[in-house]
This record gives sequence, structure tokens and C-alpha cells, in this order.
Amino acid sequence: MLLVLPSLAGDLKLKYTQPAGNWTEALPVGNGRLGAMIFGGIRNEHLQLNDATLWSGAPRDWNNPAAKEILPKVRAAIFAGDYVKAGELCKMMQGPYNESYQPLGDLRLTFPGGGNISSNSYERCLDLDNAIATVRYRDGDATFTREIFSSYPDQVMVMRLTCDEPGKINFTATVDSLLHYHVTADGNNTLVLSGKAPSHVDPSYLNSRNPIVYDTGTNAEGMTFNLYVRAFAEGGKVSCDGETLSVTSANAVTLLLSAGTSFNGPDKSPGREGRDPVAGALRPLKAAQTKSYDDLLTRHVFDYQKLFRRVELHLGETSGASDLTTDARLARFAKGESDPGLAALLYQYGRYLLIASSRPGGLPANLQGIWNDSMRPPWSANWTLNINAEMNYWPSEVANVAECHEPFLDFIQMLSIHGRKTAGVNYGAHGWVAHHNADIWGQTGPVGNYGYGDPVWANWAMGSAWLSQDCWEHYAFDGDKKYLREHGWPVMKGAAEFYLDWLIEDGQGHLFTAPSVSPELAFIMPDGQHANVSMACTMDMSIIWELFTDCIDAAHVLGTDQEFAAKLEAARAKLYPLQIGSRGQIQEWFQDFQEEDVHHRHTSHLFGLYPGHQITPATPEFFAAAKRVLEIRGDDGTGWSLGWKINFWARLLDGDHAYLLISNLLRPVGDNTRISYEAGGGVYPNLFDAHPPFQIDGNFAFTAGVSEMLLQSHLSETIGKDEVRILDLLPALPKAWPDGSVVGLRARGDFELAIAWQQGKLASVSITSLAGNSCQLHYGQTIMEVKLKRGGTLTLNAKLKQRVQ
Ligand code: FUC
Repeated sequence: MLLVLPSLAGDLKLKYTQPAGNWTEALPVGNGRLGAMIFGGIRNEHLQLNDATLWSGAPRDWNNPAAKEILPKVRAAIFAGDYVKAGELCKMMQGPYNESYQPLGDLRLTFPGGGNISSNSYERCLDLDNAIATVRYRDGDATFTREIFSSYPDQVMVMRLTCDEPGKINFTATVDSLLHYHVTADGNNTLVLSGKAPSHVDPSYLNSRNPIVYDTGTNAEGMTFNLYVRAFAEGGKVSCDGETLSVTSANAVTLLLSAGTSFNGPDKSPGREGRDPVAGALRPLKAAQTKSYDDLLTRHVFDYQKLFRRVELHLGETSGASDLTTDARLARFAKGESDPGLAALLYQYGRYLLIASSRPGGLPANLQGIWNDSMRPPWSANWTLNINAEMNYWPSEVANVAECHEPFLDFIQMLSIHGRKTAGVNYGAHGWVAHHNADIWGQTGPVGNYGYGDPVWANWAMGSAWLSQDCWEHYAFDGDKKYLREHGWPVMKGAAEFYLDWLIEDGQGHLFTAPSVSPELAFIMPDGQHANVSMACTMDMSIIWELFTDCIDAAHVLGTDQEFAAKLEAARAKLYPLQIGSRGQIQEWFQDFQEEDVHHRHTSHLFGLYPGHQITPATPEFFAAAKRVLEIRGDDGTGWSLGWKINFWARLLDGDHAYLLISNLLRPVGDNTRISYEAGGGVYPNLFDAHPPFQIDGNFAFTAGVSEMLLQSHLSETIGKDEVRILDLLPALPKAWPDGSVVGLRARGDFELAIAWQQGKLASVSITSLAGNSCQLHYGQTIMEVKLKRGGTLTLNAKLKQRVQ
């Protein structure tokens, strides 16, 4: 029996009245590592399964010592204005492509046919409030229910099959995989799938003759893995015959799914020095089977709700909307009918997906979180560092799931070790560097297979600077100096050391980067030639400005490395500055080149607006020029591009324009999974964001963007000797959401807020200062200084009268 749990107010269910016809209709569950896409078929249930650690390949050397010799030639070509030649030379600095995230396997349940399914009795839903997926239908007089969840505390996936009439549960179960595998029975209630991953898989975008390579020799390379499916029936009988598990005449059944891989960290061969995947799967399985279903469920729900229930969001309801299926709501919204509850649902879905794909001790969410059914997933389902991986973590702090940030912070720390070698070998530089792509093996060198990748993405060398922002932001939100000192600062400082070496003087007092690309856009030179490598692209300069600024602040906070901080201050003052182009826009390149695609999805030159904080209302010319960029780029794009634009418009304090982007992002794209680099982002029926194809960053950017519309805290004011955080309330509230409330948003400086509004105006705000910091409250033109004790809360009503608790 499902325990009755008090439900959070509001509409927190994705629901459907038919089984999933394809993968982007299936519903995702996950515990950060073990994921499933649940199709919910009546006669044929299908769970497509993933383990976040299952990847192709093995540790390898991606550094390219020849790069050091080529770099001066690249720079010479750039100084001579020969950008085409510079691009060609850049290719010779590349290394191998990264590896690919692999699907684990599939569990298929077959239920005997011949029943009398009542057509209107079927329902399938995912409840975001408890992270349980449910399938329910009536067959004759009996109601059948399946509940599925992936438990973080118990590290197993659980499926419970029940019926309101005794002895009616009958099914057979099989498991298979796209990878090399075989299945055996373990006793009379367990199927074991044992498999092996390829030793190499080429990225999806490569047209190669032999893209998937298995090593089959003795002492073979490649990750091994095991999947266990164990059945416990109440009443009836369970048996296992070779590759099929059968359940007959049971009252209820609990299936436990457990998986292990030989992944043993990024520096150990998974084929030769791997962990034992059998032990990895059996340990949690054996522990879980000593617990009752109710116990497993309670532990799962308790663990999940601790994170999920921290934020409540109400944007207003449209009568009857929450009774509709999710696909019907999407279709109705696309026709222009209002449904603010749908935006709130997508907001909470972003938080759900982060909790389900990124938990402490594991890997960070990749391009698809943890959900992938292909051996050659789009862009390898890797970590793409020129926007996508960072975007995944934008909501983590503000939307109050900071624990989910941890896997990414750990991953960055690992990259900082590998990237130190790359900086030295490839460029003879200090510190650490990462480029466009990373994989489970911690790739930090430029990809491209020594000359085949386009430098416009492959040779982008800004990864370590952008990733360091995550370390600083993590500290900025919760003020954990121990984290900053021991983990964040070494990563940030190492990145700054690299860029101090990477920057060059132009002889006129400026520091700039070369080679430099604006991801992933080419420009047209006055003579009509197209090129993409030049120098001092705005994104480079803004990311470095941000890194140096964060480092200077960090050194100050920690009272450390004063000389280094002074060096950074001097360098920051000399960075090639932001330029305003002939169309009144922030210039994308060091010169006012024409962009090859005026509507390009990347808007890299606005890094300083978001996620950076170089462009603010305090720099009105650049603020206006940033707006101009967005007007020129337009309001369409891939899913993540739309998501980024929500955040940009929020920072430009234009809620209605941010809402326009929200409407575009909520566009249903049906089952279209054909790669589009142009316009056409939206959402699938299961609310996964569509690049297209599915890419999870758009989901996370959406949640970050809505948060940013309701609360901003990236600015501060110097009052006396103190740097005081500015908390800007409802800075970009759209007319479409006149009444609403949010509880639990986090602000930098360790604040937690509850905000309510009516008729488009602030109605009340409650601020808790967890660290006892002061802040300055902004609402429109109203400014108020707030001083609070540690743990103190201030509540203000509509007229900003104060009531201190
Ligand atoms: C970059 C983007 C693509 C896609 C891929 C994962 O190359 O330009 O749009 O998001 O990463």
C-alpha cells in the first residue's frame, strides 16, 4: 500500500491517459546514479535503464605536446590578420575526441493478454512531490497499480506491483542491453545481466566507418557492468527459467533493481583495474531486501522531500488546468490559453530532475542528466563546457538544492588536476585549463582528433575559468569558508594562474586572449572571407573578468594570497574592454565583424550579463547594448538558448520579455528528435527540454530563469567598510503572473526568502539570514537596509512595514 503522505499544495504531477509511445513520452526517475525511463504499457511494461557511471573508453592521454610549438604560429597568423590560417593551425593543437555515455539495459515485463481493459481507466503519472511514478488501470473488475522509484538512501530502484483483488498478478520479466551482454538466473527469483562497454565510441556527429569499438582480447579494456533484477512476491509463485523470470498468481510483487559498473575513478582502467561490478550491485541489493517495501518507500520519500520541499512556487491557477493531462496542457498553452500553473510545474520539474540526476558522491548531470537510450547519444551525452554543463547547475543554489551542486564541484576539482597537465604540456602554462568537452575520464585537452574538429568549438580554452565560477557561487550563497579555503580557492587560483599566462599584451596597454573564438559562431571579414579564430572575443574577456573578480574577492574573504590578488587586480584593469558595435550592440569579437548567423543560438558575448555580473544597471551603456544584442538575435533558438534568454531578460529587468521566452520554451515539439541547430526548441510530452533532440540544460535554465525573475542577489553595495548584498525582489515579474508566491528561494549571503505578490505588486516578504549578514532590500525604487542576527527573520507586509520575529 502506498503510504498516505500530506501533499504540497499546488500542482505537482505530470500525467497522461495513455502509455508512452516513445522515449520522450516516458517518465524519468533517478537517484543521481540509477535512472529509468518508464513507458507504462499495459501488456508490455518497459523500463529503459541507466547507470550514470557506465561509459565507453578508459583513461587516455589527450594532451598534445606539439601544441606548444604551434601556438606561436597561431598567434603570428592572428597578428597578421590571417584568421583563416590561424583556424587551420589551431586544428593541429587538438587531441582525441571524448568518450560516450552508455545505456545500461532494458527491463521488459509482459502481462498475459485477454483481459478486459476499460479504456478510460488508464492513468500514468509522475508525482514531483514524492518522486514516484505510477501506472494504474482496470482490467475487468480489478485495478492494477505499479509504483516505481529510484532510492538514493538505498541505492536501488524499486517497482511495486499491486492489485485490489488477490492472486491476480502474473507476468514474465526479461532484461537485455544494447551493449555486449549475457543473462543468467541467480536462484529462482533473480535475473543477472552481465555486460561490457566498448573501449571506444566516436561522438554522434562523426561520420566514421567503425564508430563503436570493443576490445575483446585478453586483459581487454572497457567497462564491465551488472544489472540485477530480483522479485519478491506476496502469495503466488516466482520462478526463473534461464533468461526469464515468471510471477504467477501473486497478490503483490516488489522488484528490486540494482546495478554496478567497474568504474573506479577517472584515472584507473575500467577493464584492468576496475571495481567489482557484481559486488557493487549486490551490496545495496542485499541490504535493500532486508527492508519492507513500506520501509524503502518511506526512506526514499523522506530523503527526497528534504530537498524538494524547500521551495514552493505558485504562479496562479487557471481553472481546470490541473485536471488536464500534461500533453493536453501543453497543447492548450500553445494555442494561447493562459496556464501559469504549467510554468510552475516546469519550474519544479527542473528541481526534480536535478535531484534525480545529481546527488553527492556521484557524477554531475550530463547533457541528458542520466537518461540515455543510445550508444551514440547526441554529442556523446558528455559535459559540454562552453555553456551546457554550467547551465545545468544554474538553479542549484538559488532554487535551494545546493547539495545537488556537489557532484559538479567535485568533478571540477578532478578536472583541475587533469587540466594542470594539459596547461603544461599543450601550452607551457601554469595553472589548469579545460576546453570544450569533458567526459567521465576527465578530458581537459581540446578534442577534434588532431585536425578534424572545428576550432570554433574544439579549441575554446575557457573551461577552467567558467567552471571556477561554480566554486565561487557555491561559497557566495552559503558562506562556507572551509569549502572555499580547502576546495574552491585552489581551483579558482589555478585557473587564474593559467589565464595570467594565457593572456598577452597588445603593446597598447591591453591584455587579450589569442587564439580566441566566440562559441560556435563564425564571422565575416570586410573582404567577405569567413573565419572564426581571432583574438579577445568578448566572451573570453568577460569570463576572465569574472574569474579575476571572484578571485580577488575570495582572496579578500580568506585573507590569503594578497600579492596574487594585487596581480589580478592589475591584470583586470588591463583586460581588453567591452566594445559597443555599429548597431548599438555589445560587440561579439574584438572588431565589429558581421556574424555569419544573426540568429545564432549562442549568445556568448552576454556572459557578463548572465551568469556573470559585469553588465548591470550601473553600466547603463553596456546594459542597453546587451538588450540590443538580444533584439538582434531574436526570441527563438534551441531549448537551452531559449533558457539562457529567459535569464538574460530577467537580468535586464524585463519580465514580460522573459515571459515571451518562457512561452517559446513551453512550445510542444511532439516527438521530433532530429537535431536542429537553429530555432525550434521547446518541450517534449514528458516535459524534457528539446534542443531538439532532448538536452536537459534547457530544463535547468528554465528553473534558474524563473528564480531570477523573482529574486536577484548578484549585486552588492559598499556601505562603510562592508560589502552588503542587494536582494532585489520581483525584479522581472511579468504581467502574466499577477498573483503568486514563492517560499524557499536562496540569495547570496546565506539568505532564504519567502515572497508573495498580488495584482503585480509585492504583498509581503520574509527574509531569514542564516549567517547573520546584513542586506539591502530593493523593490523597484524602494530601498531598505536590513540588519539581522544569525538565524533572524524579518517579515514585511505590503506597505513594507516591519515585523521582526
Ligand atoms: C554545443 C552547442 C550545441 C549543443 C552541444 C551539446 O556544441 O552549440 O547546440 O548544445 O553543445
